[in-house]
Amino acid sequence: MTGKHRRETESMANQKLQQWVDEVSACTGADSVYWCDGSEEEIERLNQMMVEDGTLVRLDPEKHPNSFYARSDVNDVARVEDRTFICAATLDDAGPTNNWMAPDQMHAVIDPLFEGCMQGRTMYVIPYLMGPPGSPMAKVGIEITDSPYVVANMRIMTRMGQVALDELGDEGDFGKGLHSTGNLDPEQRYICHFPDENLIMSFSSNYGGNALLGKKCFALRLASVLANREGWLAEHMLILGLTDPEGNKTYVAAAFPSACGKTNLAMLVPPESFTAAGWRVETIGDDIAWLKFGDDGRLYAINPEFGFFGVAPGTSQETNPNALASCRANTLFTNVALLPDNTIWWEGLGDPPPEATDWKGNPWTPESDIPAAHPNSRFTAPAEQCPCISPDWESPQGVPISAIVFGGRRTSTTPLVYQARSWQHGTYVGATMTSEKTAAAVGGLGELRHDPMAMLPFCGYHMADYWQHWLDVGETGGEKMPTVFHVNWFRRDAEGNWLWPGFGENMRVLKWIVDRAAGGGDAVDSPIGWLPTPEAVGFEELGLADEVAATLLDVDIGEWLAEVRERGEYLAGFGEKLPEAIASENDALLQRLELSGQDKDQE
Ligand code: SAT
Ligand code: MN
Repeated sequence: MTGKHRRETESMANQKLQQWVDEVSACTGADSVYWCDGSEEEIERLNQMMVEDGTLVRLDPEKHPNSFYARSDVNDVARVEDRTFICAATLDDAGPTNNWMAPDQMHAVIDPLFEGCMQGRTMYVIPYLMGPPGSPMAKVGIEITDSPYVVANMRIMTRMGQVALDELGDEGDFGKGLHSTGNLDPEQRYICHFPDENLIMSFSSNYGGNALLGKKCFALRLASVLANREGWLAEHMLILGLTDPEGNKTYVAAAFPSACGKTNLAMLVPPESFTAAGWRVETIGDDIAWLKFGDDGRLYAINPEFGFFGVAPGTSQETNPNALASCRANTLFTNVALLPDNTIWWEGLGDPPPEATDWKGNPWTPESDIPAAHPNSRFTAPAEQCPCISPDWESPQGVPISAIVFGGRRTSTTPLVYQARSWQHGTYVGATMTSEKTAAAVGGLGELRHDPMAMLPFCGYHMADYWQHWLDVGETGGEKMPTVFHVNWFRRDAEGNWLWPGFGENMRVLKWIVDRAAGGGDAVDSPIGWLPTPEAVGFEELGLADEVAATLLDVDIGEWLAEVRERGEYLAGFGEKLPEAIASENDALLQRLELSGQDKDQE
């Protein structure tokens, strides 16, 4: 982009914003400052510029209108948790699950990296709004970046430009996000959060969660700190709406770690028998939920985002036709495979093409024994293009949540679904979640780790304080709190085969969840919580073999005893801050398991 934008000379009405932009431009030495207005004309110009300099490839305009393809640096393909810092005032504020450095110390490391880093580059100022315009829950952020690729992504993922400046007004406050591509050196990569300054500083990565600062950095890490102060929740959750044959609507929020199927669940296509009976599923969001109490005392959720940053591999007409339709046009694809006719492909999207260029830019054929698309390759697509987007998805007051679902990737132990006994027990269930690591973060693929509420990489303060906050919110909401569940779509048999078909069939589990949240649905008690009867989750209709059905709902006392002992050690690691209620839930579970084990011995 050449030339200076009018706002550099015409001063900005919001003085705090103008001052910050002036400071950053002086520090970074940017050639010019460009204020993004979010218009069509602007993004067309930027995209064309990136096509000309080789950053983007324009895809076939018939098959993928107004869509583009990008490849990242090979070392910049996922979030970098070991280089992500919460620079709270004290180590104790950040807690044991975050990397911490004192704010002064971190500034001493990262500020010099920004000095002069935009020389020869344009500095883009991106005003963006998280949440529907006019929503009391919406928040304004400003991201400053030297990457037009980041601008293009932010324009899809957030409501960008004048809409945000209008919400900000002359006096309003905003989350600050400063980003530079730097030289993409992994050794200089830092993703830093300064909660007391409402500031994010991100250097040397252009990858989604590291660089689109409205998303994980602002809407989760900084927002979770605010939510703790102000009595609401900022969560790593999809939001979906279910309509039953009588027309009753129920909204569900569900937390899963990255790349565990949130987008697929949010856009689920119910089995034929459900659709015929009149069931409908609608999407409100696929990644982040902000939840606040409404005037009626219930929890209401908004999706603060405007687009989907979905995992491409595995997405197909069979697994998620709604995601595929969402990313047909006006979409930015990163690190998938490029075909000679300027279309794209990834593993799982139908038959492999005879030839392609892989995500690293190398020639690829089906004989190559490496994936053509990176396992964490992504599509950035406008949410409004989703065929099953809910008419309520931009509702300023949000949607009332009846059920909260936790889930992870567990090969064994955890049954298909169970219901917590209470909010407190549900908080414990979320706090002790574990899941196998995925390609969304660098390192340790497949390793089982604790990921409380799927927030391990995203909670901006002490995890035990966060659990206490959940308990406090539950006290406030009382009887009106959502019912809590845990699901596991990923259980396998001894040979490693998946036991549950997943995808659309997850509707059967959702229906049970909706029934239970409304006080119905058949269930049996177990030491870990309420389990569905096999009929209540449609095992018969699915024709599952008896052993498979039994394993899916099995609670193996020996495995669970081991699980609870390990959880006890994990929880003890949080020391004095561990809420008593969480410790006592673990003890109570241990006791119930021991009793149940004795009963079995006596049978
Ligand atoms: O962190 S991202 O938002 O880029 C994707 C994820 O890991 O959830
Ligand atoms: Mn996510």
